[in-house]
Amino acid sequence: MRLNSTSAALCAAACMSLALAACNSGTPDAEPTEAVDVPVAADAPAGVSLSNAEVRMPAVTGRPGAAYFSISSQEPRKIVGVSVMGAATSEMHETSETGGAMTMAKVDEVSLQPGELLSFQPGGYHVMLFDMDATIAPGGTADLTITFDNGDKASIPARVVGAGGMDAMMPEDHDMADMEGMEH
Ligand SMILES: [Cu+2]
Repeated sequence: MRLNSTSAALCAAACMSLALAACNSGTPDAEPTEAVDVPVAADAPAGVSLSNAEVRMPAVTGRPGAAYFSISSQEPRKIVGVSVMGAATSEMHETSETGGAMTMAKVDEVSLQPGELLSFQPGGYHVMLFDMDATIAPGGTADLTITFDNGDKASIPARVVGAGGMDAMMPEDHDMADMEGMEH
């Protein structure tokens, strides 16, 4: 019989704070710093921060949904893909205004500069989600995963919301093809 003993080093970090307590016995250490506000359950490489992830249902069943989030990085990175669990395929799009008309086009990569907070949001960069299955439903969450050009991945749960705003008020007999650019 053999035992694997691989847990010897686990307790080292727990003892380090004790050394700091000895030098300030006069007054209590009043440093008010609270816990850092880290996005819940986000899983990202060091220096990458993800927040505000949201998946928006299509106004009409069968149409693409959309995903939005905010991201920052301490070093230059390139986003080459964004996927959402439960959506068969996805594309990154950029909305822009040309000649007074809003158009959108697929983009293969999005650059992220150090310290920049980049938001995928309506009217700018966004992710379009195709063939969403029933696991994506309003009130729930769907895991959103970002892939960088070096193969690193970052994930965060995205809250799923229903279609809102103008989409919800669109008359059913409206020509949907003409309105495609408005959905994102
Ligand atoms: Cu789009």
